[in-house]
Formats: sequence, C-alpha cells, structure tokens
Amino acid sequence: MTKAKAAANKKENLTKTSVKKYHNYIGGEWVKSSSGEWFDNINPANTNDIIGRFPRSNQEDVDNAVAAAKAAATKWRRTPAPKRAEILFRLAQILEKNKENFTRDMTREMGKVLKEAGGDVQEAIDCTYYTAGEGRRLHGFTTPAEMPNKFAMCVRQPVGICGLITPFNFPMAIPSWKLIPALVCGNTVVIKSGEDVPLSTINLVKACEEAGIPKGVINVVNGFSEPGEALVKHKDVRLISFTGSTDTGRIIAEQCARDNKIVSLEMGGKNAIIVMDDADIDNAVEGSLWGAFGTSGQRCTASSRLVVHKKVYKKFCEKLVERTKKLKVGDGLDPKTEVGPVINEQAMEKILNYIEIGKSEDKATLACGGNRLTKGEFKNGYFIEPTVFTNVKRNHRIAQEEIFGPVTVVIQFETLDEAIDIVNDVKYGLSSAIYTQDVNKSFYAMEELYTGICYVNSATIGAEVHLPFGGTKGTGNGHREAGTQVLDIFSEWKSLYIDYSGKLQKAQIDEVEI
Ligand code: UN1
Repeated sequence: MTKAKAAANKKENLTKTSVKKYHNYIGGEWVKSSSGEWFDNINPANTNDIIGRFPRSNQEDVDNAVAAAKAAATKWRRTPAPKRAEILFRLAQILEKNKENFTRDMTREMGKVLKEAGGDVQEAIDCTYYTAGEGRRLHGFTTPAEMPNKFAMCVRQPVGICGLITPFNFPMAIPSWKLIPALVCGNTVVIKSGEDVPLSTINLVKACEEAGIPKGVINVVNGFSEPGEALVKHKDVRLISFTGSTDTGRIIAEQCARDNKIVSLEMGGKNAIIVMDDADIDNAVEGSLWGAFGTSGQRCTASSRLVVHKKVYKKFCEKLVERTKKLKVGDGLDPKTEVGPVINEQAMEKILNYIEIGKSEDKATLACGGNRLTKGEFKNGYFIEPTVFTNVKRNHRIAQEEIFGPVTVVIQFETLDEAIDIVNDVKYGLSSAIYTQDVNKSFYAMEELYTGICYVNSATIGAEVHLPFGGTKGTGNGHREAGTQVLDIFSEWKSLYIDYSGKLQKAQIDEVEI
C-alpha cells in the first residue's frame, strides 16, 4: 500500500468513526438493529461524503416493529378520523417549516438537483394537506334497503397493519403517498425505507413524531431485502404497498397471494411522448428534455421514448440533441446543475450496459452522450452523460425495456394510429403524452393510449397528488395511489343494515312482502 493510500484510508476511517448514526423507529423509540450491523448512506455525487450510518435490520427488528404497530392499532383506529387529520395538518406545517433542510438532505443522499428535491418535499406537503382533508370526509354512501323500515349504508374501515416498502427516486413524496392515507384511514404502519435514501424517511418520521402521532402508529426499519422480505411474510401484516421494480413487485405479489394479503404495486414504466407534425416543436423538445433527463431519468414516469412524426423527425432530433449536449451535469447541490448523478454503482452499471446494448442494435444511432463522466468534479460520483439514441426501432431492447437512467430513444412514425400502436406496444402502461395543436387528434390519442396517465402538450412527468396515480399492464396490479382512489387501498368496505321495524322478521327472506 502506498503512503498516500494509507493516509487516505486513515482519513476515511476517521471520517467514518465521526459519521452520525441513525436508528430504527419502533414503538416511538429510536433503537439500534438487533443485528448490531450498520450500513452507510453515501452521496452519489461524491462517494467520500458519508451522510450517515443506518441500522441493517433483520427479521427480529421487523417482528418488534409489527408488534409495536399491533399494540397501537386499536387506540389509533378508535381515534375519530377528524382528530387523526388534525395531527396530519400539523405534520404538513412541520414539513413546510423544514422544507429547505429536508431538500438539502435529499439532494445529498439521492443526487437529484435541489429544485427537484424541493419539488419532492413539496409533493409530500401537498399530499399531507390534501389527504388529511379526508379525515372529515372518508365518504361511504347510503342506499335504499329491500325491506320496509330498514336502513342500508356502507362505511370504510381500516385494514390493520400496513407494510410500506418505498423506493429511492422520490425519497419523501412516495413514502408520504402511502403513509398519509394509511394513517387517515386509521391503520398503523411499518415502513421499510429505500436503502439508498433512508434519511428522508427519518426526516419525515421525525416530523410525524413532532406533530404528535402516537407511539407505535408509525414504525421504521432500515436496511436491505431482509427486513422487506420479513415484512411481506409477516402474518400480522394485512397489506403491502410497494413501489419499485416489476421483478420485485411480482415476487411480493406472489407471496401476498399465498397469505391472502392486500397488495398494491407501483412498478416500472416505458413512457412515450408522441410528437405530431403540427406540434410546437420547441415546446415538444423542451418537454422531452425534462421528461427524459429530469431526476437523471430515474422516474417511473420518465419520457424514455420519443415517438416523432416523419415530417418533423429531423428537425426535432437536431434540436433535441443540441439542447441535450448543453445540459449541465454535476452535483445536485450546485444550483447551476441541471442533471445530477444516478443513485449508485449498480444502477450506473445497468444503465451503461443498456447504452452498450443500444449501440449494438441494428441501425440505432448514438446521437449524443453515452459515457460515464469520470474526470475532475465527476471522479467520485456516478455520473452519466444525458444520452439520446435516434433511428431506434420500436422493437429494439432500448425501446422496450425500462432503463431508469438519463437515456432516451427517438422512434419515427407516419400515422397517428401507428404512433399509438408503438406507444401501447410495451409491457408497461404508466404515462404517455402527445404534442399536437389539433384538438381532434389529442382527444383520439387520450382515448386510445392505454396508460394510467396521459398528458397533452406536456411531458410524461409531473403528476399531481389529487389525481389517481398508477398504470396499466406491467406497471401495476389495478390500484391507484393519490387522489381519493388511494383510500380504496387503505380501507375496506363494511356494509351496514339496520332494521328499525321493531317487528319479528324472517331472517332469510327472499321475496319481499309489503
Ligand atoms: C415515480 O417516478 O415513481 O409524475 C413517481 C411524476 C412525479 C412522481 C413520479 N410526480 O413524475
């Protein structure tokens, strides 16, 4: 070992020992993992920057967390929903107060630029205000009964203990999409946070603690697949809400089916923007740019296919490539940065591998980007140049598979029906978009595009919290998060029949005699 290297190691060890330790949150206490093990939360823009050390949790930690959630369940369920909501409104205010700090923490652990991280925290705030309002609604309905002097209605009841498994790409927004509706419906939860972004979940949960959410109602276990698996298999967990890869989602769904658990899945996407020949091209280029490269392409909603009319294809590609080359890649903490790093080494390797696949696909042209950045300010991070492939065919692997990185492909078409067919011809169905000035074409596309979300004259990203979020086919399993639709995940219906006739009635009557 060289002297310089030894000194560097020593320095690293010194920084390691002074790194802040964070804990699991179980039954209202901040506790270590019973494994006694830890893992480092590393800044993907600079791997020398260790943000904190987090417990590497195991089955026993999950058992403890579920037991705490169980112990707190009855009291929380019996707390009137408007009272639960009052605490959640307080939570929204606390999140607002801490927005700047939470934003910086998020950029540091996840890499996305400050503006986007701020948007992520804001999405959690919006979700909290919006969903807390449900505490005074949680509507059921009344309906006539078949018998005289009988009343019929239905109400929502909590499902019980919910296991929430969250991803890295929206470190505060996605946990809030699951947590807030679960709580307003009267459930208690155990969160298994994304292992690359544990601090944002801790920040969210500390805010919940400050808002006065009772002990045991929310529990957090940090770590990798072991706690996730234990949560999915735990017999006292009634529901799993998962956002992540389609492969993991399928395994979770299979396990949940075996145990009769409710399961809600939000998984991959291969979203497309159609650009018609009558579109405002500058607007379409700008939308495509941010749809493709915002969050370094690490959104389920990313615009990873651009399906462009033959007549404007050349012009569109030229403008897109010109704009892409000018994007400023760098550390998200620098306000001038437009595209940050990708989340970790494994993700980077996967993306670079897809770039190689793209290069080897028949006639596909690497129009710009395609490399890892390794020099100067990039040397300690996971940076990939924003990459555009042109002349891509609809069946190429880079046009079919989710890459989840700063890579987009341009495909040419001649008729709107062909474009719609291309967009629908993938295994996912999250988001789609069309740029056109023609109202007839836009309505036709809105009807024919088989996705959960569809945009006109705007990219495939930017869903708002009060509309249902989710997708068709391989993207999900029929549920929707956000909006009021999310209440259907976190509550079960109970139908109530009240006989006020005061008379003796045959219990099992089929024919009604008046
Ligand atoms: C995701 O990538 O999983 O619509 C969520 C959007 C964001 C949410 C994306 N509001 O792009």
